[in-house]
Amino acid sequence: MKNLFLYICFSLLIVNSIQAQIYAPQAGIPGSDAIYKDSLVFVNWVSECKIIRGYQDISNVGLGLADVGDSSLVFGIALSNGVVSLGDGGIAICKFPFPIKDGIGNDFAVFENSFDGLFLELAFVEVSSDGEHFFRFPSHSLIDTNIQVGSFGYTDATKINNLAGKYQAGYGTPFDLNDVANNALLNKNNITHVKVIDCVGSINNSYATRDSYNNKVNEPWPTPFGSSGFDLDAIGVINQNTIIGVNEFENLENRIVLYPNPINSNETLHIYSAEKIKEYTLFNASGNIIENAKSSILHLPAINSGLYILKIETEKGTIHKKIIIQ
Ligand SMILES: [Ca+2]
Ligand SMILES: [Ca+2]
Ligand SMILES: [Ca+2]
Repeated sequence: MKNLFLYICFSLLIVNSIQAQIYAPQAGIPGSDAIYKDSLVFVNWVSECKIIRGYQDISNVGLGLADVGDSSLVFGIALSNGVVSLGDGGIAICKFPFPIKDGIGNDFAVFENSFDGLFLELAFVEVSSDGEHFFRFPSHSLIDTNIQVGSFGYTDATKINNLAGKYQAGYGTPFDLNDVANNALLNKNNITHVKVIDCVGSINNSYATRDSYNNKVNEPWPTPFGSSGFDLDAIGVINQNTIIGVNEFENLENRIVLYPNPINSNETLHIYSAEKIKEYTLFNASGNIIENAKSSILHLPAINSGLYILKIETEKGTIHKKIIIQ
């Protein structure tokens, strides 16, 4: 009987520990996925930013909007120039030198200015590949919603997932585009915009903002001062698609082979391609069109020897290749 009792207790313990889901802890604690600003994983930083300020206190709009910092303080590496305060529900829309892509693992990280990793102001994060349609990371807050986290209240990072602001200043909260649901209007390999939206930390139904599980995100509130709300410092890019752009082009170059080349006039040139060929156009060195067809086989006419350019259009893009006619 005693064994049975212990077994039941143990089982309940396991069930409870599964239910009490734990996310990555604060920077410096084993298991944290916080990324320090100087990490070599960062290849770029914000280059354009638009701020739409929220109120210092959404329940007392007479206080006006948050007003600390400005959009330029989001540019560049974290801890280099200060922060911009978003206010209750305030928004930052950021662009980068090159689009972000969904590479292996985390693709970018958002930096806030929490001074101790305990006073955490949080924000939802959304991405867009056209600047018009934004898609939110599925966020999760397990912070108790029975008691309001006060203006300077503490929050445990292990209760938060996919909300920016989990980590102390200088440490980015990482985001993996793979977590965002697929959508026809979102190209995860061409993320041009990242939107950061302050969570209104109130547990009052009139103001509360909710995670993807419909939990209120309870975080420090109200914060009725100029530096109200999420303080955006920087966004570091981990996977950007300059490399993709170049690689895709190079890959396309490599995936199309002309044979034979050099070639004699009146011979047949074959265009071997991994991509479906839509059309080719043969130009002479002066840029005049010699031949044009929707085919991957080119019967060369009797033309002078010399350098020619073959423009090949595929479903993955267009390239130009040189042909030597002997
Ligand atoms: Ca990824
Ligand atoms: Ca907030
Ligand atoms: Ca900054």
